[in-house]
Amino acid sequence: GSVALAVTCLAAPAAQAATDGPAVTVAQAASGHVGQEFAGFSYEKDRVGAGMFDAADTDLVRLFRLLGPSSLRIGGNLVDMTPWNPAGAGGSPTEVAPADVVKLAGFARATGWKVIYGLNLKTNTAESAADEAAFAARTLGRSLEAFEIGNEPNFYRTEAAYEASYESYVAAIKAKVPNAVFEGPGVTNGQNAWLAPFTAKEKSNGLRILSMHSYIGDQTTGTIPGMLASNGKGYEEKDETALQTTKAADDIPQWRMSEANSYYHGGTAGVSNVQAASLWSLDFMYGIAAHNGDGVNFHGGTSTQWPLNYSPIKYDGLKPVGVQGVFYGELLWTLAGTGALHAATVTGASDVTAWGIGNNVIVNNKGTSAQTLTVNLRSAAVLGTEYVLTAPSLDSTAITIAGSGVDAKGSFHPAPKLVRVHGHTATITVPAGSAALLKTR
Ligand code: BDP
Repeated sequence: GSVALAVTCLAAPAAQAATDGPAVTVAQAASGHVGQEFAGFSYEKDRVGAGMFDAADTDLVRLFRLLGPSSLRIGGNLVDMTPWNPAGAGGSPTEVAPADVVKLAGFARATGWKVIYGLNLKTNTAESAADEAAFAARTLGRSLEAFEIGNEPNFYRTEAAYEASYESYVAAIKAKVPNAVFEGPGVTNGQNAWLAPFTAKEKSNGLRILSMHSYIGDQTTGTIPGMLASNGKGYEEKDETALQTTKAADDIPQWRMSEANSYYHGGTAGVSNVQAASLWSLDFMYGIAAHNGDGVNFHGGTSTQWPLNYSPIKYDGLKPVGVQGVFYGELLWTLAGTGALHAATVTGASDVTAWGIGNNVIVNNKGTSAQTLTVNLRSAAVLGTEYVLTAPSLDSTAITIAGSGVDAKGSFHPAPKLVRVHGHTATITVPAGSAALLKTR
């Protein structure tokens, strides 16, 4: 009678609110895992000799700590051009000397970041690489995550030839560092055919992190619509699938995109360094996590080869002068915390992607209109906070998260909005060309 009617009347509006208008529904099942070292950096090897990584540079230490502890990969084209000089004094970008590695180790300790340490393969000998590796292992200690041998060997070796030289380097290194572990093969340009043969042989030889590199295309082809239409995918969706398959088949602990960014040859100014790149980097990281990947090292810093427009941190010489699009994407991702990754479906809104990390949700609105969305959470919560990553336009560098930019000294003072959460649902508004993180408790 009247009791049943009253219940129906109360229930109807609530049920309607969850299905009317745009909605994000987070899946119950987990489809990946986000760990602490997911959003990392990649730098050119000569930056070690130049002294870029210095614990006395408290601004750079703070900038790293905002995202960390995470994974710093040292490599790039310059790894294969920068010799190890055990007798060098240090402080020269044309070589790496013991004092430079000591400085890098101090920086790693000050930031809590782990180092993937690249060794020259192209213009080196196994003996010299092993000597450098032994010094790096002693000096970095627990800050050493893995060694990498050569950069993008698909440009100068066949798989079989790389395998042969890789094995001679590994044998020489293991003679001096018996418990050494490795990351590789770090091939690019969609060369995922290397993964299966390489892994089959190297899984019992200390291979800990299976890796590839990823860029969308050359910097002369970079556009904001092109970058966003890639949905975070360059060559890598088939690469991600191959990395996922090989990691599982051969039981390798991790796979990473150990070097990646939007457009190679340094990125496109006005595309790779702006708000659109923040949104691109978020979708890119989701794609990796959704294929059971363990992270990405976004390339940046400076290079003697070409300006690195895509760099997360912007430099004047060795000095950080600010942060750019990809840094903000990595920061929002990091603010979501660690935990199980959950896919989400988006209904009633186009150009919007979303996913859950733990019981937090990221909504990435690459479209031209603001969206007010009902978020259907995985688990009930009582309180929500919303961090909006936004800018005046997609091509703007005036990026903020929860009202705060990150300055050159690494200060960041976000003021997230409080969001009402009713059990499994919350409502958030994401401006056009912006992303939001809903954190729940
Ligand atoms: C990668 C290289 C790196 C370059 C980057 C680029 O490893 O050293 O800076 O491309 O072209 O292939 O931007």
